[in-house]
Amino acid sequence: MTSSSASFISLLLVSSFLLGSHLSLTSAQATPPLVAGLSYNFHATNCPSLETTIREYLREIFSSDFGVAAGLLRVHFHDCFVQGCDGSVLLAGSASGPGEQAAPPNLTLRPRAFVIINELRNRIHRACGAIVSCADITALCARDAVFLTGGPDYRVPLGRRDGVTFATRDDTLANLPFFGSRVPTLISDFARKNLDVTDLVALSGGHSIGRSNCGSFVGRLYPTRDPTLETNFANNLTRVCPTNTSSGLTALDVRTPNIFDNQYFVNLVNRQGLFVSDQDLFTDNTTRPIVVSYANNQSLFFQRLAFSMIKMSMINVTTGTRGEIRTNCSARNTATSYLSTAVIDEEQGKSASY
Ligand code: HEM
Ligand SMILES: *[C@@H]1O[C@H](CO)[C@@H](O)[C@H](O)[C@H]1NC(C)=O
Ligand SMILES: *[C@@H]1O[C@H](CO)[C@@H](O)[C@H](O)[C@H]1NC(C)=O
Ligand SMILES: *[C@@H]1O[C@H](CO)[C@@H](O)[C@H](O)[C@H]1NC(C)=O
Ligand SMILES: *[C@@H]1O[C@H](CO)[C@@H](O)[C@H](O)[C@H]1NC(C)=O
Ligand SMILES: *[C@@H]1O[C@H](CO)[C@@H](O)[C@H](O)[C@H]1NC(C)=O
Ligand SMILES: *[C@@H]1O[C@H](CO)[C@@H](O)[C@H](O)[C@H]1NC(C)=O
Ligand SMILES: CC(=O)N[C@H]1CO[C@H](CO)[C@@H](O)[C@@H]1O
Repeated sequence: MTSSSASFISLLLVSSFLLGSHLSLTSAQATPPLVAGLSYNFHATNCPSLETTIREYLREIFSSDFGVAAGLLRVHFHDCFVQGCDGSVLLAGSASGPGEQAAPPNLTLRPRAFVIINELRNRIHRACGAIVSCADITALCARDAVFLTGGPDYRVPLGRRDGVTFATRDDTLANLPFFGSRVPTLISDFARKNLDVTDLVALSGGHSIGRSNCGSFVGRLYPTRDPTLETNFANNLTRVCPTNTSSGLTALDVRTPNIFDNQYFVNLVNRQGLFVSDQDLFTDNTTRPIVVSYANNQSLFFQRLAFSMIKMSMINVTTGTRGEIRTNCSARNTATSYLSTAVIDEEQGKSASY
């Protein structure tokens, strides 16, 4: 832990020196076609300080709490997979019912990620006026979470607007992939978002940073141990989660938990992937060659990850005159524009496991 935080800090220093060259390197790389309404220079003239504000603020935050980088990356993924990248996951529940945040997967989203997005929105709106959406800020935070922990830099198309409704608990559950799913299911989950097998494997590399609660993998330890698990790794997990109801936390990437690199794929090759949905990428013949190629070549992984992150960031975006620019990422601008989708039973939300 100590040595990886030390290398993380030096990584931050190195990345600030390399910032300029990184940007020019990645701008030459292939990028997916842009969705109508989004562009790379959307805020270039009306809010030129946007990207520097976010990067410098996050650089400072991560130097004392790099875990929140993982939190920010995951919030963007959840936002995009449920009802498109429209900032809906950021909405707090209202009297009419809890929001997407109250669906089971949210229970493990880091609260500090939401606070930071709101703080950034405040700074940006003070500087430029209320013209940048919470959804755009979230997409930029995810990019910087990847870059500032050692991953690739890439440009994010902008111009998203914020949605005025959040998804129901059932919609949230139906759209987010499940940690117990195997590859054929994951492929079809991603296909519904217009993401292909290469995107699935590259984006799963998001598990290069961050942590998980026991609940998401104890099914592989009890009542019988998943034979796919490498023995030392399984023994360690059993120490973190001694029973099927333990509440421990463990890193998603056992080798370099705080550094965004390709070691997640090396883990899979060594049968040290944490979730069934991770390890099956190596077990399954369709995805295995892609896993091996990323384990052997970090540049290749970074190139594909950047491409797939941009693709994911454009899923069903709200653009043009639809939606709004929220002045508080946690609430719609006017309560009257709110169309309640359903009143959700809170108890249900707590008992289901994601
Ligand atoms: C392939 C389907 C996916 C499944 C089944 C999945 C599932 C999960 C689960 C169960 C957790 C841990 C929750 C807990 O604390 O128990 C988690 C954490 C995380 N996921 Fe995923 N995920 C998937 C894809 C992604 C993608 C595409 C990204 C981003 C590119 C991502 C980024 C993260 C991050 C960064 C964390 C750590 C969060 C933190 O430390 O706060 N995941 N994921
Ligand atoms: C976008 O939204 C429409 C309508 O809600 C839905 O039918 C479609 O599947 C969504 N597309 C993606 C890629 O999520
Ligand atoms: C298991 O835990 C030990 C002690 O914390 C650690 O040194 C080792 O790297 C871990 N191995 C795996 C595969 O998790
Ligand atoms: C945990 O294990 C016990 C004993 O095998 C079982 O009765 C119980 O349903 C399990 N609980 C969970 C949450 O899986
Ligand atoms: C992978 O392919 C081989 C032969 O091509 C087959 O024997 C094996 O069952 C396949 N494994 C899986 C998990 O699909
Ligand atoms: C690794 O991937 C990069 C990027 O695609 C490629 O240019 C390079 O040739 C690959 N390296 C090896 C050793 O295959
Ligand atoms: C933003 O909205 C949330 C949720 O309604 C509320 O709790 C919070 O006080 C609001 N923040 C500001 C600064 O108004
Ligand atoms: C981070 C976050 O907003 N978590 C919320 C998830 O849902 C529960 C239950 O509604 C809330 O209590 C949490 O605040």
